[in-house]
Amino acid sequence: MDIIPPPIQVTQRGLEGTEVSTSQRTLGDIQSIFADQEALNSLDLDQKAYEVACYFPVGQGKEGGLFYGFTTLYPGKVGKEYFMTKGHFHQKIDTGEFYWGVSGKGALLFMDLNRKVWAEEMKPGSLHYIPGRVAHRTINTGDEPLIFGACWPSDAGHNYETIQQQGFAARIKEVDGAPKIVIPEN
Ligand code: M6P
Ligand code: ZN
Repeated sequence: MDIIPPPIQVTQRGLEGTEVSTSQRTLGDIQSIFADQEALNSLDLDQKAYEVACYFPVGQGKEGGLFYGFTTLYPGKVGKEYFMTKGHFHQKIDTGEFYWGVSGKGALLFMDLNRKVWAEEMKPGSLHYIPGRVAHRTINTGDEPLIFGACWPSDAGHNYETIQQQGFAARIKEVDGAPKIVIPEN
């Protein structure tokens, strides 16, 4: 029996293979997540903010399977706030996820159900465990694309609504030239 080629290759350019699904979000698609709405006026809303290449070996929602994602988050700022992903809780709230840094630098912002926030530095080789019941968002704090891998259960699903309505309890902004977790006053 022959040893067959792998269905997917992870290369410097991203995921390659016939079963790769890609999606992208422009700055316009995610404009509401940024604090400085005025700063958005001077930016090109058609520019790509991030793209995600995924491998879904089983159907969405199937129990027991795993999904793989490879995200490229471009560098940029809206005012003092860095480009970031929408961020989400999982629909099946107890499910966890792994993220790992591939290239570039950034931060992974966590928030639990009590709105307690914390963040881990992302860099090539960093590995991050996202527990269940914890919302997660990535932030590109560097000048190059932040590229990271992700693996999550196929029945986890995405709950974007909670974050859309309530936001995260903190933002990652440039303060005196360096990224800091900023907790808004109101
Ligand atoms: C990772 C995974 C995906 C997620 C993507 C972008 O690859 O967590 O499930 O879709 O990041 O993040 P978001 O969906 O929050 O925009
Ligand atoms: Zn997730």
